[in-house]
Amino acid sequence: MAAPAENLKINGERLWDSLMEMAQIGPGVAGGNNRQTVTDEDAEGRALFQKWCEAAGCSMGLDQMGNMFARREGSDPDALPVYVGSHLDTQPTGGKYDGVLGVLGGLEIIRSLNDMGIKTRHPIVVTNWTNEEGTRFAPAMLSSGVFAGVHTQDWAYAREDAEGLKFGDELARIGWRGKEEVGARKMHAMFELHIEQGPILEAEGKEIGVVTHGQGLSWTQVTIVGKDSHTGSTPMPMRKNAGLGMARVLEQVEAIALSHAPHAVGAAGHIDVFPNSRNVIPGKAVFTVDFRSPDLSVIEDMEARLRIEAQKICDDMGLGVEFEKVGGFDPVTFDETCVAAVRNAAERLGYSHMNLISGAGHDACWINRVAPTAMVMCPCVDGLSHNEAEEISPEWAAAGANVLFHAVVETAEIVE
Ligand code: HGY
Ligand code: MN
Ligand code: MN
Repeated sequence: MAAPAENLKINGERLWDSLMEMAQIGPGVAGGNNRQTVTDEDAEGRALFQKWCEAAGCSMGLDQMGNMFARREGSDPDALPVYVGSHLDTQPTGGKYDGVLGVLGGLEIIRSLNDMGIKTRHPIVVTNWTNEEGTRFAPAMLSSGVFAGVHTQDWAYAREDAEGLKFGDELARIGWRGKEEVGARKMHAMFELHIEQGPILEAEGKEIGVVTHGQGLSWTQVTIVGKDSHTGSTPMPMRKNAGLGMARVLEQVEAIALSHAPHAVGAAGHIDVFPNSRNVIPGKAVFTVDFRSPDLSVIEDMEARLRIEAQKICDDMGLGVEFEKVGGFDPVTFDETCVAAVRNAAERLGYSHMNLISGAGHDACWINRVAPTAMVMCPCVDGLSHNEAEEISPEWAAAGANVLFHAVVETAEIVE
């Protein structure tokens, strides 16, 4: 397949302006974003994305999970499209680039092809996957998971947020629940551009991460039950302190992950204690343990040890404990041909690059099950993400988008 000439580049300024304009929607309190999935802010961001795609001549598709598809026609309407995208939803204290760079980087490919008057044989489809973050409705990558056949749509629709609202109802409420069957679309290939969300590329002085693998993820929700009682008048030996039980379990989470150093990680980001009153000993603690590793056997070992250690701690303290697996996926090996297209593009364009295992989960990790898939990563400052201070440079954004452009266009085959 003819590769684009190395002088073919995207318009970095236009990409950066679009990133900054999208960042105005669902602003955070410290310069980042709070555009959580299927909120009114999400709806506003979707509308802006759709406006831009239509202005670029794309026809729009929307499936029953709210996944958005902006299609640029190819010369061969029967050729399976090359998909490129990521997600527009953010963490509650998210950054401006996590997910958004991949969606708007895909749009920039369309805009640049239009500017250059370039036609490809395969159509190109830019995608916004609903609820990648899994913060309001667990699990992460919910809609790409339904698309890949990992979750049923009914199960996804029934997922509840902290207020007891259901995902399917909220998607309908914001007006973005489409009619198209989820997963009916077939893909020639899928590429995702994403910030690294870790420190490796910046520390190594590399502009591009050629993502060969993605580490696996396990989310176990733990519920510990003790007894609400007065923090002042309850003698220490009589207490059934679920909060203390949780603290001891979280110490074990740290020890279990460190026992598989340096590649395994573990923490709990979601923590609730009840009734969460200053002078009541917590009668209940609910938290989600997030374990990750590139090695499936390590993930399975960490999951098993969590249950054993937590059960022992709670038995010793007279507390009840329950476990529920609320998310997870096995380590991912991306498609060699697509990965090579990314690596060749970085070389052709003269960007410093290195192979990388993705520390975070991405929609590409699920789509890799139904289509040849690969990812492009760019550095982020201090490796910081899932924090409003998340930052990248315009140069890093342009480098990532240029590599994405070349990988996608080479795979979609230039015809004129
Ligand atoms: O959890 C993840 O890895 C992704 O950022 N949702
Ligand atoms: Mn992301
Ligand atoms: Mn994220």
